Amino acid sequence: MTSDELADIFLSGDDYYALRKVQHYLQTHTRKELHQELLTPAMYRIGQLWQENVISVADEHLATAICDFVISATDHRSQAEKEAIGKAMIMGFEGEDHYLGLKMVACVFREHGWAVHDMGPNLPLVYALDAAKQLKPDVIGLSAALVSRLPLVKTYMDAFGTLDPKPTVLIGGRAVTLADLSHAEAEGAVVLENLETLQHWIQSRKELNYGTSAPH
Ligand code: B12
Repeated sequence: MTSDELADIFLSGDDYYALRKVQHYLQTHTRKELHQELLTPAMYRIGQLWQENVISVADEHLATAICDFVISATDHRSQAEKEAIGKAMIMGFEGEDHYLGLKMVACVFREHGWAVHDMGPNLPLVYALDAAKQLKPDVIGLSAALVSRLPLVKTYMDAFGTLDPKPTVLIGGRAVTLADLSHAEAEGAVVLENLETLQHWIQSRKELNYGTSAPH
């Protein structure tokens, strides 16, 4: 199945058929491949059709809802999260409504044995900071689809820099592929373009903490 075909299935409104097709794909692919190679390009295709006025806002909402359903229905959770090897708090910047990427990021962390607190999109900094003070996450993951959210990076970085212990801040999302974030990297943020690089980052951190032969 191609991502264009999946986009068409989303637009047909047949959520059950979409799920069956995705479950079939998962018999021979990983969940990360599903998210990165199939669902993401399918949603980018929806965005393109929307931009070209080939589909309506209602069509785009329907496709988004079915994509959201498919991600949740194929997600994997386990009790192991309670004894997780790390804690990630993830969120979208204030004013950022796109959140399917965040759900995928949450899945990658969970698959690597992390506990995840997914705060969803559009989280004002004051609440993010309060939550981080309580949760004391090892990692804070920020997502931006809109380039217009990126001027907030410095404010968020400065605020999270006051936390003790200081979490690693990861920044990802469509916007980071379109703009230069070297200033954020200079301040210690880790800018990651996709789920593949996130997976590598999680893996290298694990090796750093436990050595390659550790049981985790
Ligand atoms: C669905 C959608 C919406 C939905 C979102 C609902 C939801 N549940 O998320 C709604 C209707 C709310 C919406 C609103 C708008 N949208 Co919109 N939307 C989309 C669409 C079609 C799909 C988004 C999506 O889910 N993509 C799939 C996800 C999985 O991709 P992703 O976010 O890039 O995430 C991947 C990676 O980036 C990465 N990642 C993401 N976050 C992170 C974080 C970390 C830490 C890491 C490591 C990785 C990572 O992981 C994912 C896996 O591959 C896109 C098209 C597109 N190209 O994305 C347009 C798009 C992003 N939207 C666009 C626009 C213009 C808007 C609006 C301004 C429209 C309007 N006039 O109101 C508003 C803005 C709302 C806001 N304030 O945020 C434009 C942006 C153009 C631009 N100039 O930047 C796009 C590109 C459409 C287009 N072609 O024009 N949108």
